[in-house]
Amino acid sequence: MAVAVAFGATACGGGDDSSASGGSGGDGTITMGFSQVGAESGWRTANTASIQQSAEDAGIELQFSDAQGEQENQISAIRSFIQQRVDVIAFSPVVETGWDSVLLEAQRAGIPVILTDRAVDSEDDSLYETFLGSDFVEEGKKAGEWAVENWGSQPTFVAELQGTTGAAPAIDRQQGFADAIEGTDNIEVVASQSGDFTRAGGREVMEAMLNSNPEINAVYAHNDDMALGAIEAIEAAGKTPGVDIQIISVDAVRDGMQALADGQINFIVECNPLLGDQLMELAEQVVAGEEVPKRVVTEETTFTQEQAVEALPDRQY
Ligand code: GYE
Repeated sequence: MAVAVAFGATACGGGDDSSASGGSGGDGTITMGFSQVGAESGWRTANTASIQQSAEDAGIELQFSDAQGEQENQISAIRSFIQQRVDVIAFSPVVETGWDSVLLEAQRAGIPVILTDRAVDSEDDSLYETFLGSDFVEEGKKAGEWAVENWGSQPTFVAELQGTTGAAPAIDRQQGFADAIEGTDNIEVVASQSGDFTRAGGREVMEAMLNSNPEINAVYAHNDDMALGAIEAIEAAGKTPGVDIQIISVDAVRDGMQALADGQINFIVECNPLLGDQLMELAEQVVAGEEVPKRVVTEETTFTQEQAVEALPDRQY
């Protein structure tokens, strides 16, 4: 994959002349450095659009950097934001671990950091102001509870398509699901592997799993994109997704909801990507030195096939 990331060279109004006014340019405009995970999924695309739109609406100057799924790129982007002395740094950490030193650099430079979407596993929570995003364990639990109710009465051999290895939503969605199905005799996760939150990853992993575990009759995918990839693999294997092999996924992006309405997916747990407005509001408060809650949890629901048919026409993403 070609990696061409231009850190620090993104829009900064009149350019970086290293004058002493920090990122705000002295006119009260807030500059936010934002490091995004990448563009791996429909969820991510909707999240990026939301952040860009909300920054514009709030009059916040956004320095947007796409890490293309690499932690090193995120660390370089954050260092570049520190050098430019932006007013606030926000980022969605691709994986949970390994952030302490760069967060300490930001803290020493006096630049507040907001975590959005994904968490870090740092012991020291003074390294960031707040964490805005979903409760991924809860999402996994909702998926598992539906599985127990709907799959629990017959032998169910589940293929789990995990998200990016080491990412908070992959770790937590696995945990929540495992907790919910614990002690259920009929439901067994027979294969569990990362499809990296992508459609291609979901298809490849599902293909391999169907070959090595022909008894698989259910899928738990950590996001819609991987479920959509799995649908292709299931069809290629001559089986009917949603019928021969039932599918639960997470996100509820438009393509996932369409597959749910069409009967190829059986249940989706929502994960809301529209975090932009809340993020900009928190940024304004943090820059103004106001107290903000350490954790802001996004509200979410779940969808059955019938509910997807109803919700689809008004779905924003
Ligand atoms: O579920 C997945 C995306 O971090 C919540 O990342 C996000 C996850 C989302 O790639 O589709």
